[in-house]
Parts: sequence; structure tokens; C-alpha cells
Amino acid sequence: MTVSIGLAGKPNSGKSTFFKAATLVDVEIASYPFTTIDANHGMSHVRTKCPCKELKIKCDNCIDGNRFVPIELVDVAGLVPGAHLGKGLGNEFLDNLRQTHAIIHVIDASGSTDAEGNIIERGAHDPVEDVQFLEKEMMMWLYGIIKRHWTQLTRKMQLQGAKIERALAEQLMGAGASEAQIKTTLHNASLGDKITDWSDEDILRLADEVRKVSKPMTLAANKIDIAPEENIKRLVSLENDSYIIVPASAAAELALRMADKKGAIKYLPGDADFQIVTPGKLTNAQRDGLECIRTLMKKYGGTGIQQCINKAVFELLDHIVVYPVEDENKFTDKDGNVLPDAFLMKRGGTAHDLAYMVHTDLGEGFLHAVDAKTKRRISEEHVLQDGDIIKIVSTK
Ligand SMILES: Nc1nc2c(ncn2[C@@H]2O[C@H](COP(=O)(O)OP(=O)(O)OP(=O)(O)O)[C@@H](O)[C@H]2O)c(=O)[nH]1
Ligand SMILES: [Mg+2]
Repeated sequence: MTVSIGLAGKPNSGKSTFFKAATLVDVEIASYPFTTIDANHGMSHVRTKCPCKELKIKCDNCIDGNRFVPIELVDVAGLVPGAHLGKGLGNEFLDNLRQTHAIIHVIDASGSTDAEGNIIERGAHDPVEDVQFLEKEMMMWLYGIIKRHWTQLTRKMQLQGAKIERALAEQLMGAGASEAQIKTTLHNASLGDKITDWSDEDILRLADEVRKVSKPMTLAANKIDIAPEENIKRLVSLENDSYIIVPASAAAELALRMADKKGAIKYLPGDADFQIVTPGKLTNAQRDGLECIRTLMKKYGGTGIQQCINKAVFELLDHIVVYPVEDENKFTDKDGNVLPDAFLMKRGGTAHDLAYMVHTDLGEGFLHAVDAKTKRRISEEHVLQDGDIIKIVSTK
């Protein structure tokens, strides 16, 4: 299953710019609220070190040792405070986030848009005020789903004797919360299984816990190219155990990706710098623009866009990258392609889990696996590590 990351936030914060920069899909971008109405889906990538470098083998599936592993990005309509009550474009757009595994909350750090995304004088809105609204809207949306299905839920439990976590998971399936996740949330919210005793406050607490496990969030403090330094500092200072905050400029990343596509510069998403390759192809204004971006990148270590995606996948979702191969000596598939596939999997996954991810048949006929780096045979319970190259031996 492809990892899916949602881009959400108030209107005009730069979600579609982020999306276009990260997927190169040409979507509408404009300086007014609610430019995007229907969600955009596109392919982007996490960036990791390809194992070919340490193995000193030639590989055609990475760029200078940088491996880009596909993920899905979803760019949704802007949400405003009160969206769960139907404000702005309403809560139907929260539904576009159902299938996503994590969310990048895109914030306008420049403070030049109000809570509804209308343009105001730069710095007139405090972006710190925007930080928590999305969590609250999502909590209220989940609360709404539970309340709407309350009668069905009680009936399922009382008449059919269903377990509470099973009944809730079925109800919240669309929200992407699994039975195991629900079990954890019930524990975290200190709720017993007698749901007829639950108060509205209990259900709200549960909804908040479900949001945390099923839609973890990282924050992109966007528009750092025009944001007052003070705003960025204050946003970054909010980072703690439950918040990851990345200063970012979607506009800068988009400019770099476009210039790279044209062949004017050499830039890989996530790089801390770029090279101008054909100065003749650039106007003076373009060159000045690029130099401004370079200064910004020096300060922040890049544009922040790739960093957001990487943090969402590797930190929030705690995924690792593993490489299945058919030939454990040459690190290839049967056609001789070196490290042909890269799979994202949750940390803690085993060789057997990987077999199932590659193909159901491989999983069902699993005999053992081989760690191609050490040539050691590994059993089905062997927990894989980031960067592992695995040969699976199966009867099928
Ligand atoms: N300076 C600057 N402007 C940006 C940046 N990212 C986006 N913008 C501008 O912000 C405006 C809104 O960008 P969009 O990407 O359309 O914003 P959105 O969040 O998708 O907006 P809605 O679809 O209306 O919710 C556009 O004028 C963009 O050019 C950035 O990093 N820096
Ligand atoms: Mg948009």
C-alpha cells in the first residue's frame, strides 16, 4: 500500500504550490482563498541514501546515491475554523483526507492572510494562531462521525456483542483508523467498553486520540521567503514531542524544480544548494531570484519541502526503506537490474511482512530470507532495518 500524505491548512497558505513543487503536476495556484476545490492527487517521493554507495556497485535507480521512493500526495481544499459546522467550503473536504496516513499542515508563516485565507497586510495575522485549528477541526469531524453512528454503534455492541474496538473501527474505517489503533486510543482516553456511560466529553477525548494516531501531523511553516523572522522563530519554538515544525518555501522549491526541468540549474529535491549550469538561459531577474533563493537555502539548509515529506514518512509514520532482490550476490532482479525496488514499511516489520508486500504468493510460500549484505539466512520473524537488502526464498 502506497504511503499517502495529505496537504491541509487554511486557504491561500500554499498547499497547491507545495503540491506542484513536490509532484510537478500542473495544478491551479492563485492568491485568493478556495482556489482548489476538488482534491489533487499526485506522486511525490521521500529521499533516502541508496545502499549502492556503501556497496560500491553501479545502480541506475538512484541519482548520485540519492534514492527517491514514491509516495502519494493529496492537496485538498482550504479549511477554515468552523469547517466541521459547514463554514467555508464545509466539512465534505475533510473527507478527502480520509485515506491519508499523515498530514502536512501548511501554515502561512508570513502572516499576510487572515484565518479565512483573505489577503491582509503582511505580518498583520499571527500564524501561531493557525497552528491548532486544523487538529480541532479534524477532532470535531471524527466526533461528528461517531455521534452520527451512535445508534448503530450501541446496537452492534448490545445486540451483536461486538467488541468496542471492532465496532468503532468499522464506523471509523473511512477515517483510516485500524482496530489496533482504536484499542490504543481507548486506553489513552481511559475509556471502558460500556459506551452507554460515555459523556460527550469522553467522545471528544476519544476523537482527539483517534486523530493523533490515524492522522499524525507535521507543520510546514511556509512562505519563509517573505515571513518576518520573528514569526518563523516563534513557530519553530513551538516544536516539542508532539509537533514537528519545518520552515519552508513552496514557492522557492517550485522555482528550483522548474529551472531544473528547463535545464538552467542542477537541483535535487532536498539539496541544500543548486548549481547554475547554463547562465545564458537566465535573465538577470531570474538570476537575482535564484540567488535570493540560495541565500534562503543557506540559512535553512534547503527549501524545506523535501524535509517536510521525509519527516512525515520517516519520523511521524516511522517507516524504513527496504530493497527486495532476487539475486543476493549481485543485488539484482532476474533481469540484472541493480536494487530494482524500494519498499516503504513500518519500522518493526519482518522479512515475512516484506514477502507479503512484494506478492501474496511470496508471503504464503515463505520459507526463509537472506540478508544480501551479510549473506546470512534470516527467519520469518527477523525484524528488518532501514536500508536492508533482502532475498526472499519461497515455495511459490
Ligand atoms: N512568497 C511566497 N508565496 C507563496 C509561497 N507558497 C505559496 N505562495 C503564494 O500563496 C498564494 C496561494 O498559493 P496556493 O498554493 O494556491 O495556496 P493554497 O493553500 O493551495 O490555496 P487554496 O487552494 O485556495 O486553499 C499564491 O499566490 C502563491 O504564489 C511561498 O513559499 N512564498
Ligand atoms: Mg490550492
